[in-house]
Amino acid sequence: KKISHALVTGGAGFIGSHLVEALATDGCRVTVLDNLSTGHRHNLDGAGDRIDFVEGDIRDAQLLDRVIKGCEVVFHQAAVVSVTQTVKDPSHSCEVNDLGTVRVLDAARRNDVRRVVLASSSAVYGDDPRLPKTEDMAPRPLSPYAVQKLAGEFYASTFMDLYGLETVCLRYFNVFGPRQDPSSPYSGVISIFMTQATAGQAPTIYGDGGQTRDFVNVKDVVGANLMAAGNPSAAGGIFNVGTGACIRIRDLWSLIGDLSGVAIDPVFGPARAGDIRESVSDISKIGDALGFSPRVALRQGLVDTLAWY
Ligand code: UD2
Repeated sequence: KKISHALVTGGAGFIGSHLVEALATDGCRVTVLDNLSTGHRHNLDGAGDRIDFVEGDIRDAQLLDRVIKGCEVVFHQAAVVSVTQTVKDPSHSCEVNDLGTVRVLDAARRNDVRRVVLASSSAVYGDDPRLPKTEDMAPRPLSPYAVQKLAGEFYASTFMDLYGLETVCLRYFNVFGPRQDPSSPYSGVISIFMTQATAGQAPTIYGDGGQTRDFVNVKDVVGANLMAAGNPSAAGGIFNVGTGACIRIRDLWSLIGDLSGVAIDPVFGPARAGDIRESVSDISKIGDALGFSPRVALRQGLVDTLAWY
C-alpha cells in the first residue's frame, strides 16, 4: 500500500533527498523540512513539483505541528551527521540530535502519525570487536554522536510503549552515493576519494589502510526506509542497514582508481583518533523481517557515483 503523505526531515540532505525523490516518484505527497545547515535546496531539483519544501528547524515545535499535519509517515533524517562536529560541540549536537528527535516524535504522536522511521547509526556499536555486528549486541557508544543516536532509539521505543506511536530505527552503516558532500575532511571517505581521483590528487589513508567498512548504496538505504515504513511487522524494530560485506580502505582506493582511470599511490598518514578497525553488518534481521537485500553492488554503485563528480 502506498504512503499518501510523508514528512522527510533533513530531506534536502544527502540521504533525505534520495528518499524524497523515491517517494515522489511513487506518487506520495512529500513535505520536506530542512534548515539547510548542511543540506542544499538544489539536491531536490530532481524531485519534481509534488514536494512542499519548508525551510526550518526540527527544534521548532510550532513549525513541526504545522508541517506534520496530515502526514501518515515521518522519515526522520535530519541530524548533525558529522561525528567530529559532535565531538567539537556536544551541546549543540545534543540539542539537534536528541531534543530535535524528541520534538519530531512528540509532534508525530500529537498529530496521529502512523509511523516514524528514524535514522540511527552503526556508531552505536563502537569498537566491539565481534563481527559482524548484530542488533542484539550491547551498544558501546564512543562519541556524542553515538550517544545521541542511541538515545534517539530509546526515545523511539519509549514513544511506542507510552503513546502507541509506531517507530522503526535503522542503523545505517557507511552510506555512499551521489550528493554526499565531499567538502569537509570529515566527509565520507568515498566522496573524498572520488574528489581526489577526479582531480588527479593522492588521497591520504589514515593508518595502514587495513581498516574495513561496510559501504551501502544510498538507493538501498532508501529501499530499507520504504520497507520499514510499509511493513506492519517492522513496528518497534531496530535494524542494521548495510550489505553484510566489507572492503579495506586501501582496496577501496585501488578500486576507485581503477574505475576512474588513475593510478596514484596514496599517502599514508597517522591513524585517525578513535577510528574503528573493522566494521561489517549482519543483515539477516532486516532480511528476514522485511525482505531487505542490497541491490546495488559496490562496484556498480561506485561507477554511478563517479558519474556525479
Ligand atoms: C561512519 C559515519 C559516521 C558514523 C560512523 C560509525 C560516514 C561519513 N560517517 O564514520 O557518521 O556513523 O561511521 O562508526 O559515513 N579515511 C581515510 N582517508 C580519508 C577519509 C577517511 O583513510 O581521507 C578512513 C577513515 O580513517 C576510516 C574510513 O576511511 O577508517 C571511513 O571513514 P569515514 O569518515 O568515511 O567513515 P567512518 O566509518 O569513520
